Amino acid sequence: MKKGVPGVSGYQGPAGGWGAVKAVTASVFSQKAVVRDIIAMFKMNQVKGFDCPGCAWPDPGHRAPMELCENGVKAVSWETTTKKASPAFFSRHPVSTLWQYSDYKLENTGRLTHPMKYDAGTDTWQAVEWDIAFQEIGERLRSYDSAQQVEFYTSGRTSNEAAFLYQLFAREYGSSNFPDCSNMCHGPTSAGLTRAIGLGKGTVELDDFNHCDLVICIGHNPGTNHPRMLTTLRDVANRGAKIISINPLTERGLERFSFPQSPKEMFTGQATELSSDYYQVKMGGDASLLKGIMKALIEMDEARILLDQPPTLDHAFIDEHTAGYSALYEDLRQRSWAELELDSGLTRSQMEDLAHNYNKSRATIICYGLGITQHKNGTENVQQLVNLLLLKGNIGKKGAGICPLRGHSNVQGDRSVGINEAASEDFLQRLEAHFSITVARKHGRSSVESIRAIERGEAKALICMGGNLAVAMPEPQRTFAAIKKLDMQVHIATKLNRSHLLLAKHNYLLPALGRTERDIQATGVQSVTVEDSMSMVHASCGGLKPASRWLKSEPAIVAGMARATLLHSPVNWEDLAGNYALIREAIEAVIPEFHDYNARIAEPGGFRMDTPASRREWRTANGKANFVVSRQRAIERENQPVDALVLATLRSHDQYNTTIYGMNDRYRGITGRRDVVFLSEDEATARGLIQGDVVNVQALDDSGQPCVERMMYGLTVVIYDMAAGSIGAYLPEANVLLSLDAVDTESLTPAYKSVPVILMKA
Ligand SMILES: Nc1nc2c(c(=O)[nH]1)N[C@H]1C(S)=C(S)[C@@H](COP(=O)(O)OP(=O)(O)OC[C@H]3O[C@@H](n4cnc5c(=O)[nH]c(N)nc54)[C@H](O)[C@@H]3O)O[C@H]1N2
Ligand SMILES: Nc1nc2c(c(=O)[nH]1)N[C@H]1C(S)=C(S)[C@@H](COP(=O)(O)OP(=O)(O)OC[C@H]3O[C@@H](n4cnc5c(=O)[nH]c(N)nc54)[C@H](O)[C@@H]3O)O[C@H]1N2
Ligand SMILES: [Mo]
Repeated sequence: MKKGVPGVSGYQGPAGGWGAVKAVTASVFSQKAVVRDIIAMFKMNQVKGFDCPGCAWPDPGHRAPMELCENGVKAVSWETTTKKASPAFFSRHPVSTLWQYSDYKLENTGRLTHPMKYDAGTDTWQAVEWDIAFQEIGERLRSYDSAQQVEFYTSGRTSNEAAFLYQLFAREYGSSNFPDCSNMCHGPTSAGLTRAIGLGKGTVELDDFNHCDLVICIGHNPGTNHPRMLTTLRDVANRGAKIISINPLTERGLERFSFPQSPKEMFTGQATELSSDYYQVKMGGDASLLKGIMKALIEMDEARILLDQPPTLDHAFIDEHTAGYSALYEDLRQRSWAELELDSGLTRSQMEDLAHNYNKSRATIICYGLGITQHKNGTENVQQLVNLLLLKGNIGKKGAGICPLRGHSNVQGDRSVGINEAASEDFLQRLEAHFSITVARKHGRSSVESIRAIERGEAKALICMGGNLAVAMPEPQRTFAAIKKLDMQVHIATKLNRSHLLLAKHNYLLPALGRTERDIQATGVQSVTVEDSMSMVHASCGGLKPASRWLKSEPAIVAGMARATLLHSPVNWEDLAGNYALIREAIEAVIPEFHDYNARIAEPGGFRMDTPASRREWRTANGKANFVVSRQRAIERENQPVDALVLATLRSHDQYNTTIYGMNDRYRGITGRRDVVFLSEDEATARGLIQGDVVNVQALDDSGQPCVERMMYGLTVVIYDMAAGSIGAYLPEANVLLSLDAVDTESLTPAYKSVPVILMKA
């Protein structure tokens, strides 16, 4: 191993600990937001505070005095920064200059302060009056041949109130195109769980973690992406329950944790060991691994029945509650161990150990994330997790169930209130009846379909409620070029990002209040509501002075666009935007699950959305929980050359999706750089590479042919403890290696975690 590779040092400490404390302080200071932040942090995830925009992990019922985490603080200081991207800044910086900025530098210019319109003559963004912006947007929207030429994108920070109003506007206008950030992460969760258990969400609540014997963490990285979950995992480990992790990379947040809010742990240097067993599956090998565990379980079951011992499977549950067991059984019998070992990278005996541990547990929770969903077989992967749980009746009992770790803090809520390109007939009818409007029935477009429609010239305008769609999508070579063909782009945002610089013919950038900020409308101070990963809906009320007095709230911006577009609308947009309690009343009228909405969010902690599968009520077509046989693989390995690797795009510890807070990835031992690829020592040696060597990476297509256009140059090799056959690189930089056509067959979620590639020494 080459010594002294700049910025590559490894990391020996636990997750959390003093490193987290230092990072918190650095983040607050770098954004020059000290006093405001400290006040903000104390209010975060407290009963009367605002919901942390960092992640969707739920708040504990017994709130600690300060429920915050390092990455939550980064998210908050990034929003509450005192830096400003004002009209004066934009007049000095033409778009061609801004395009040269890094993604980090773009957002680090600070908060947007004024509504802006792009001026092609000077190549600059220029301030525009809100009313003029609304009027011009309205006129353009009315000018298109069909409302289906307009795409309405949502990024999951948007509140339930803003999202409901947004889809109401889009539907009354006549569009059913709702590309959404969930199409890039947990699309397979919605599709897979709906078919399997009749509920497109998780079944567990936080209290289940107090009653489980085993937690399996597969394909997610809580130390970075859901740091508050580490406190829960610490409690699980401390009471003697088992945690097993399945991940190609060793991730420190799954191994050890030192709780920054425990003086004892901080001052004695103690840490809690989290996972007792760690299985380094190959990237894209989960379906085979899960089949291996199930095969071992079934073999054990048959052997025990022969010996008159208690069976391993819960046959009573399977008989009463499920369908499809015999097809699953047949498929598992036909799979050879050799095939499962090759695909998963794990041995038969490792899969049997996993099965033994699973069998010993009376109640098991499976937590999963993008390592499961972002593959061509993402939906089937999710269903294999359900299969495994169903075999032992681990859904709908205390301490057991399925726990997807959702992404954005309100991505689940946005879907619950109607951001859906294929909304149910019942929902549409109720919406029409409540507002006396007519809406389209056409199946609309999700994210990948939207970009393809824009590419074909079928879509004319894109409205983005937050996010950084073009940068978040695969294959910028195609995505960026497509966006530039649009007639109009409208971005509702808090900070500048690269999507805003991809210019259509007409461009508007509308600055929104963030979640930490006070939102005052006609009837006074407003709260919004959000739904977390465990279906808890609660209020969020910002308290800080807005970054600029020209900011508008997201609901106010939607209402402004709607009034200027829909000239004869029967909807009273002004009243709704003036009093969010009225929006909640409308949500309740259209979606009965939200009954007594205003009363129930006044309760401390809010309320839980109905999750019928948690009580073994299966809202599936056949009324049963369904075993689903997996037929697909993430990668057809036979088609690939022997030296091909499978690449997953990864998040660093200092980033939030496309938002780059800093250049470090502390838990993976990287400082001050992002131009690296992670590779195991064996794979490096096999290629004559050592740490510090510089390589180029080239994507391969399904038949194993190199793709000329999908290349990345000049990446430094970092030797990392990870599975064979696998390689990691950071998003969004590595999106050039992805293909817009490599998607999960059912949900169209891009295969961000399994791209076949080859390495070449640079
Ligand atoms: N600080 C911070 N918090 C975030 C985000 C952020 O970017 N930064 N993003 C938010 C969003 S939108 C989302 S969706 C979530 C994402 O949260 P996660 O689901 O944790 O997402 P990732 O970090 O992309 O990937 C998770 C893990 O999958 C592993 N992995 C990769 N390929 C495979 C595979 O084939 N099999 C298995 N078993 N594992 C694999 C990787 O090694 C990595 O540890 O986090 C949310 N929270
Ligand atoms: N290669 C690769 N690509 C990926 C992924 C991956 O794992 N690998 N993950 C995918 C996933 S899981 C997701 S969710 C997507 C994320 O896709 P998006 O949700 O589209 O992207 P973000 O980076 O979260 O959006 C950041 C922008 O949101 C705006 N913003 C922040 N807060 C607010 C607010 O309160 N209101 C408004 N209106 N705007 C706000 C800011 O302008 C900021 O620049 O990326 C996907 N892309
Ligand atoms: Mo996400």
